[in-house]
Amino acid sequence: MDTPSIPNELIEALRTARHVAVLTGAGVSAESGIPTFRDAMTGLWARYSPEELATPEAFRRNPRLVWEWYASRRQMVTTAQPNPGHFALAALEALVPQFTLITQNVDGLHRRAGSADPIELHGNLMRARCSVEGTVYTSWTEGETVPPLCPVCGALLRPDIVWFGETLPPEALARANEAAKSCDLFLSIGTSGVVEPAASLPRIAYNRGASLALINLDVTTSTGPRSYYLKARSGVVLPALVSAAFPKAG
Ligand code: BV8
Repeated sequence: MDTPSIPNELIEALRTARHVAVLTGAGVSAESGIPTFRDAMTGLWARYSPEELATPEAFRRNPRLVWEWYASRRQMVTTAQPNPGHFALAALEALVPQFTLITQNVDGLHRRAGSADPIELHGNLMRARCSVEGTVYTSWTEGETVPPLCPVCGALLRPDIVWFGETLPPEALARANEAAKSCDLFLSIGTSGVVEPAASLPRIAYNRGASLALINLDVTTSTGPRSYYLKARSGVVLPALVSAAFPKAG
């Protein structure tokens, strides 16, 4: 797929923006070889729908199965590398006066690409937490039991992930809403815009007068008042957009 030419108005909006807010979804990590959320059910997991596995009920019903699903995704992420789309967003942070990166992704690739402070709305695969006390762990002993047990109280550890039916981390959601309300350019990249409340952020920004760009493989490329829909691969169009807006940045 060739990348559509990027509208000059969008390049100008990025070059002159005071506050750029970005929401990313699985499509940004797809170019690092990580299946998008709805494609994630490949192989062993083809039998289950994500919504069946990514819920507290699924964990209560079959903690081992859910833990192993996340362990397999963690393994995939550990061997993946950030791609040019991640690096372009990390570079953009230093080129605009104010920048807020909001991600639905749980793979940690934005931080590995150099983004300073991604707002992780849905948690992070590389963390686990005690299912009773809530204590968060970045390392644990695998092996004896699956899932592993909390070293303090002995309860099951669970992925530090926001499952369907669970509330998002209040502070992260508040920061994301604040950025959507105060930005003058909102870029929504690589997300199907299905999952709430993240899916409302682009609309909040647009309704507050921000310019809005949607970049994914589902939209039909088009330009409207303050809105730019680009059917394009994030790993190609993001570097092109950043270098078009900030040519001296190299
Ligand atoms: C909650 C972690 C409130 C798990 C995930 C209205 C308001 C509030 C809630 C709801 C509501 N309506 C429905 C709900 C319930 C639910 C929901 O939204 N359900 C959906 C299915 C309708 N929401 C919730 O449950 C949320 N909780 O609101 O709590 C509450 C709670 C209790 C009591 C009262 C109120 C919690 C949602 C979080 C769920 N957890 N992730 C895990 O990852 O295992 S969400 C999951 O889907 C992923 O994390 C991901 O973030 C999300 C969306 O997926 P996408 O990132 O968009 O990926 P997808 O595959 O869908 O699309 C990929 C896109 O990329 C496509 O557009 C494609 O074209 C594009 N693409 C592909 N390749 C490329 C590309 N683009 C560019 N370049 C490429 N190369």
